[in-house]
Amino acid sequence: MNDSSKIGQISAHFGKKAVLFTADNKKMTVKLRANLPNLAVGDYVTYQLLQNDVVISDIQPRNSLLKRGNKLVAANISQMLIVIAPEPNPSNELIDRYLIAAQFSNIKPVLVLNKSDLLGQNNQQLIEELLAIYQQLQIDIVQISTYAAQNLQSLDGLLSGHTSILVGQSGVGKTSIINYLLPNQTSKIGDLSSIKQGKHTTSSAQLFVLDKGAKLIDSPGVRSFELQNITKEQINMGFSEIYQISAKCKFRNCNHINEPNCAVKQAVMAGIIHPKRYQSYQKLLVL
Ligand SMILES: Nc1nc2c(ncn2[C@@H]2O[C@H](COP(=O)(O)OP(=O)(O)OP(=O)(O)O)[C@@H](O)[C@H]2O)c(=O)[nH]1
Ligand SMILES: [Mg+2]
Ligand SMILES: [Zn+2]
Repeated sequence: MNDSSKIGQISAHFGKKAVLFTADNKKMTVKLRANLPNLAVGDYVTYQLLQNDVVISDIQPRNSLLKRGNKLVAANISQMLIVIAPEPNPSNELIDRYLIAAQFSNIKPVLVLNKSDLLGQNNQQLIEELLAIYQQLQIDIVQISTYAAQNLQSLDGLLSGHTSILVGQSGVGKTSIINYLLPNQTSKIGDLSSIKQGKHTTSSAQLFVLDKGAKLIDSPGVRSFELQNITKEQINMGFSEIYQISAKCKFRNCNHINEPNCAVKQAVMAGIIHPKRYQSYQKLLVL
């Protein structure tokens, strides 16, 4: 680093350009050097003025890195807001995968139920059962609605002091949460979204700076979340309630499928381990 270089944080990047926040939170468009390693939103970088262009010269070491498959999603995040909604229908497998990714990236997970205005006779029980699984696992849960402006003030305390990322299926309301928190920047959000079947859908991640030291990253919706190079041990750690009980299986190398005296299968039958958690555990193991 020479005297003229400064540190900024990547808000968004596309092709050979990036938008960064300077140390005093001003936005600036910069060029990327061709030989720069892959950037992630949230990266701290050094930049300098070179022949009338502002150029990023280096990426600072990362505190955390969230990847999806081999793609970098975001760096230097401390909290993951896994957003679900009554519609689209939530997937517990997707939640379980995010929980594992958060665990091995040292990111605190929080489950956010948005669109709680849509809870009614037809879906209330299903959603409550789903939330109960994660409540039992001591995951923090918040229920909000950006439409009914329900409980949105609870987000302030949740976000304060953290760099958080909004993740989840397309259409759960991640960008709507950003729009609520930053109503004046709504038009800029449109820059990174495209219209699909009449809906705005976010096409790349973007970091926003809120007040009170909070930063929030919007990310594109997903159908699935691939965990790359995940080990059996990491999966076991991600399903700690299953792992703990597996110590009581007859065989040390029990796969908890059809072995005799399998404590895990017995616990599933007895309702101690939720069958949905057991299913997503088995699905991850065969990958
Ligand atoms: N009923 C209801 N609808 C909501 C709420 N919040 C957002 N929506 C609607 O849900 C739809 C999707 O919202 P978005 O914020 O674009 O969802 P997203 O998660 O950012 O979707 P992607 O960018 O595709 O990942 C929009 O039509 C919103 O108006 C809510 O609290 N209640
Ligand atoms: Mg969006
Ligand atoms: Zn077993």
